[in-house]
Amino acid sequence: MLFGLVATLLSAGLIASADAAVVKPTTWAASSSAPGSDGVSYDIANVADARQSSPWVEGDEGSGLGSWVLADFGGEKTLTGFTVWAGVWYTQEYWNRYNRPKLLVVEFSDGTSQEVTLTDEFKPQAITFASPKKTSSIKLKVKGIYAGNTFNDTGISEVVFHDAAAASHLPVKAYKTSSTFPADGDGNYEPVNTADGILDSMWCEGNKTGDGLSEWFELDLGGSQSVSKLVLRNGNAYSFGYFMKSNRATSASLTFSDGSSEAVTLKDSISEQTITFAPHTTSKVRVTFTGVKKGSEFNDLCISEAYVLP
Ligand SMILES: [Ca+2]
Ligand SMILES: [Ca+2]
Repeated sequence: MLFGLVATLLSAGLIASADAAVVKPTTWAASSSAPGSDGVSYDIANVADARQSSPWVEGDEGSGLGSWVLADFGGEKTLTGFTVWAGVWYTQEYWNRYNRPKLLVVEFSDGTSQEVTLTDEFKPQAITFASPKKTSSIKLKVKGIYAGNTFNDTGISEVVFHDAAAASHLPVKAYKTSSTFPADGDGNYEPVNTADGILDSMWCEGNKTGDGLSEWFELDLGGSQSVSKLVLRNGNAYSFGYFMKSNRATSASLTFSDGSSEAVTLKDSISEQTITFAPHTTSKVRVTFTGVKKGSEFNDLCISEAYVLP
């Protein structure tokens, strides 16, 4: 049959997929979407809004078997795979309540397809195709589910496609931090969240008494690289409201492998910012926060995205 080829499921996870360039679809479509209520939407647009907490939920009769989402790239691309936030990621409790996709049929524009079996974990899953695939569209059709404990509807919170080109930022091999906020019902606050392109996933410091001053995270590049730019999404970038409620950084000291450092000023802005400094050849970049603007509600410093570039 058509659906014979089974794709390899990558266990490398997010760090590996963040090394590849992102390919954005021009349009999305879905078999159906659940009707919104109380200002909450389950529209297909949610599957590509850079927010893990906003899901698409199908509105078919039944459990969602046979439902699909379709990404159109507006022309042929060579894709290596995708990262999927399967299920409803509003909170972990809601993730348990709704059905999660278990088996996805990945259909390409030439009519061929691959099947992908997802694990049932509250984690982004990086899928790599058996070989790079030329296609102008990808349909993800739900062929199997993990049943939710409350709602018989299936959701997908985010999908990001990758091609074979290297990402413009330098890949990070490992992270270190001064402290990390413990995982809670909304998810985790690990530093790898600063490299997923998702605005409502972030590193937050876990110092119970401080406001983030003197806290740090360190990017290990796995070997010497020339570094002259830091690209940052300050604070909690989920929305302007949450940005204002949480602590943001206003300045930092960047420290390099040879002990040299650069003092940089950070904008108190939810927008992406690029900080340029004199080039340093280094295998590690430690970002230590030397200035903090307090939020109106939560006294923890968070950084939603952080990359270094040559
Ligand atoms: Ca989303
Ligand atoms: Ca993020």
